[in-house]
Amino acid sequence: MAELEGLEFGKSDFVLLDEVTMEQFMENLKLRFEKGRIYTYIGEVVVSVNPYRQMDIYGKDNIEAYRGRELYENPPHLYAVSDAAYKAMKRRAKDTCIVISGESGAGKTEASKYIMQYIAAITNPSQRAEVESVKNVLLKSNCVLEAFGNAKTNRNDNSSRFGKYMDINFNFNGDPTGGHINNYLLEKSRVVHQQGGERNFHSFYQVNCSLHFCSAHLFYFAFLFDLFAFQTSNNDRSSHKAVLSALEVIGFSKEEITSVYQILATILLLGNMQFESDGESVNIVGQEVVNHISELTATDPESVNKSLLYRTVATGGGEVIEKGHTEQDACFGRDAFAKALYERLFGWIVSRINSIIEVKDYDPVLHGKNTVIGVLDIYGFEIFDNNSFEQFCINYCNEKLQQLFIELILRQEQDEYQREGITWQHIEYFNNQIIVDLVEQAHKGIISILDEACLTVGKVTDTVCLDSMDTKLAQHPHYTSRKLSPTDKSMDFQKHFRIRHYAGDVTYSVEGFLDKNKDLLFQDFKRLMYNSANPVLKEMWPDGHLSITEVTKRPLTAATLFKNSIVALVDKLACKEPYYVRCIKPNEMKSPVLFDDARCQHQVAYLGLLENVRVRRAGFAYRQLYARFLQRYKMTCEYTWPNHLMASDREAVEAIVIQHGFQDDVAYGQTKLFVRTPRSLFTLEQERNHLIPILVTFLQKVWRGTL
Ligand code: AD9
Ligand code: MG
Repeated sequence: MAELEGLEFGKSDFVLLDEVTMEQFMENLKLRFEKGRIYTYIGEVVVSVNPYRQMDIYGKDNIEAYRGRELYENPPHLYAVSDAAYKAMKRRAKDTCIVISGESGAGKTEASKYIMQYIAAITNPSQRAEVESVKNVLLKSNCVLEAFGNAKTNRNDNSSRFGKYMDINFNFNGDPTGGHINNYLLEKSRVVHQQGGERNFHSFYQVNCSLHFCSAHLFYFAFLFDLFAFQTSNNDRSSHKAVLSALEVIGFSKEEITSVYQILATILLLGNMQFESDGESVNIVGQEVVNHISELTATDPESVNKSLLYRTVATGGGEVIEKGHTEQDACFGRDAFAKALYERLFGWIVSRINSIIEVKDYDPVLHGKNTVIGVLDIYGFEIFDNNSFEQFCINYCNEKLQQLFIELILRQEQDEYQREGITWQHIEYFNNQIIVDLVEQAHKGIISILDEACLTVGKVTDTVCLDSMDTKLAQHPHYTSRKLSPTDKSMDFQKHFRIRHYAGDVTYSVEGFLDKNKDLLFQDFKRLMYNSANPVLKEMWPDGHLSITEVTKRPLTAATLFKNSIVALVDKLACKEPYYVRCIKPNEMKSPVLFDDARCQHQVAYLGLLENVRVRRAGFAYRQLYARFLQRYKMTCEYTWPNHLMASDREAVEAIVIQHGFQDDVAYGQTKLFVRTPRSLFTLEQERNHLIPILVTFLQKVWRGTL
């Protein structure tokens, strides 16, 4: 509990609210935002409100102020939790993680960067070169991943379109020795299509700077169709310089960097490719585009042509034939190819960075335990006007993380009470496991139903799949559709289903679900890339060596792959000591002065922050080591000021508690005092505030000899 700020800034910890009501919570949150206090605690959880302006709280002085200090010694800050995570890791050899959540534009990515900067600033005091280099790569990787994984959306000019989990490894000295990045579900559909007002990934606007390629025609790239979005090109130029330099610092070779931009250019050219049909066969309009692509990808033009117009298939009898595409198939194949090229490029960049920063030659016997701090910056809950497969996956991921939050926060509390020998009463709150099951349960869950539809031979449409979900999930309290609730006119019979998520109801359009889940890419494209004379490109397509008869007929679907990766992520997080940053977006206008009450309240509700405060207070709102408690409040009791003569600090603390009459409100643990309601503490705080000026005047008089 942070105690250092005056009450004019509101309560710096929500557990100190007089009553845990939404009104009081919101009043405090708003007051603090208006006073420029963007961080507030709930115990050790940081609630952060995006200030939408540069704050003067991240400088060197601030870093020094938080370094090595306890949470309550300074006003709430990301640096304080970063330090807490770092201390737990260093002093107790605990693996820790910092989970940052919140909706799009709430400030997660910015927070993750401040956390990393803080950790980088407080480590390696002796400036060892190899540690500096690891830190540098870790910091620079952000710039590269943002260029390739972020885009302007209608909600955030720099929206992360992928989930990121970064482990930082530390040696026994507490210095970073390496790291590992996991990326989750890049929104690759953005490569071929963006909604009005949105842009493609930032990287595409930088191609031109790198390859001096078709500059006059840049406006005509179909994949960058939003002209308005393109106008920020000056920014793109300077970002491009930063990305190039970051790539070099990280250790990408010149050939690799050129290949990256060649791939981006290839994707843009694919976007401009058109097909025409003469009734018998389908052809590509204009040979130049094919030649250009073959040049950029180091493949021969004939193969490029063929892979775009034909598909190799194995017949039932084991015969291999080439089947010409229809115009529609050709367009589908081209788009799938463009998306896959980008996805593989992104994956390759991440694995290249990983290969550079992975911890090498670490011998635990020789070097001690290698500990880890993980930082998770993953897409928040999304509700759009039109919610598709991507939102379904993202929202499922948020259900999983909420589940983990519930488990860990409860578990942590329970552990502490147990450790300190204190009995504790269980508190009830909404457990979202039922929604997690709705999505992921074997055989009965939505992912299973989707997969079944994708694997069924023959033409199963999205609508047929919706029928199947309706039949199987009719009884589920968190699932509905128009067929199940015919009076609900907000959904379409053929298209929509609705999930009652912990964060609110989301109506999904099932259109495109099956295609996105199948995520089909013809083997011909994989082979084309595998046969490239450019080793960098070839490396990205190792599965291209398979012939059509060797290709597995039932690859895992996109939803199942995603589910597996999220389950693995949750397992990873669950065995670490968690720290949480819960980000709130104050308004939709990116305004530094507007606090939209309704929007904020909605976020507070679905992030479960009130429940969090209640859990924290249901047990004991406040806990503190005896010595520290004494240090802070000894002035309020005649038996402890200036020093106590009792047998232990614990007894001295008892004396303070009894003097202030809240002995029924506390429990004595092994090492800490636990206070049930914050009110007791207010009395102490008030008395302390009252005494400090008197003491200061008294001491000044003593010093001046005027007493
Ligand atoms: V998304 O889910 O990736 O779309 P984020 O990551 O939650 O989203 P982001 O960190 O990108 O949001 O923040 C959005 C914008 O808010 C930034 O580009 C900044 O302009 C602004 N922001 C966020 N946090 C801060 C801050 N601590 N100080 C100043 C901030 N500006
Ligand atoms: Mg982000």
